[in-house]
Amino acid sequence: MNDLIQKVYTAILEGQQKAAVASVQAALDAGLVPAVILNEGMVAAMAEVGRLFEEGEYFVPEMLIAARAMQGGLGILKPYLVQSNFQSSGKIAIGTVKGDLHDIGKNLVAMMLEGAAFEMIDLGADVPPEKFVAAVKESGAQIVAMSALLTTTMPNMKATLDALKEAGIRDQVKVMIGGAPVTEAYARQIGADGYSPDASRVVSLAKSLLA
Ligand code: B1M
Repeated sequence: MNDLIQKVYTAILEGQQKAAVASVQAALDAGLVPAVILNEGMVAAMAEVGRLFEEGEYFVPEMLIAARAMQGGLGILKPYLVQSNFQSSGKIAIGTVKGDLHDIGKNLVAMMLEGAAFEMIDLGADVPPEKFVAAVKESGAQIVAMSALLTTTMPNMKATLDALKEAGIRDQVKVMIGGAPVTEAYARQIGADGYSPDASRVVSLAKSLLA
């Protein structure tokens, strides 16, 4: 691993937010490609945090400070991932489903979509079905994007789809889902219109849903 990427990786793994910000900036200044910094440094570090949590070496506080360091680094990277475009590609309401506080992946997905000129309505994390429904009604969003990181919160994707149906607006929107435990098969099972395994493929998915 490149030394600068290693610094990014270590800062996030150790939850050092200032070092994460500084090392992402140093990597950008050295001309490293943003996607490489993101995937090989930052996302790889979060995967290792998850492994250490599973092994019982990290606990929730360690996960939390690593997440803060990750968010700090993403703040520096965001302008490089999001470029301003003039014509809107469409409107998307995005959120992490009810009961789920994991928002890093959702934020990354929102950034990539913003970078592809979609207008993003970010509802945050722990979003109840009725909030997704209200956002679609108020904003006229054409797509609802849901993220879930916990197997226990995945059913709230189905609950949100049901709420959209009950509100009579299911036919007005496309629904796409994602998150580590989510699969293509699960998306089909609950009647979502699309699934993306990561933030890079989500842009082509959104475009194809609106085509
Ligand atoms: Co939590 N956590 N966590 N956690 N956490 C996981 C998810 C876990 C896998 C760790 C583990 O055991 N290895 C495990 C879930 C097990 C399961 O259900 N299968 C877990 C657990 C158990 C928990 C708690 C229950 C722990 C506890 O309290 N005992 C608790 C639950 C809290 C809650 O939500 N109610 C909890 C808490 C937390 C923190 C708050 C401390 C923190 C989150 C902070 C935050 O997000 N602001 C946290 C973290 C950081 C993690 C890990 C370590 C990292 C997640 C992450 O940010 N990854 C995670 C382990 C892991 O993932 N390996 C873990 C980086 C991110 C870029 O990837 O989110 O997968 P990801 O997003 C990807 C794709 O999934 C996809 O694109 C993204 C970019 O490519 N994607 C989409 C995501 N959303 C999409 C939406 C789309 C499309 C693609 O829409 C179309």
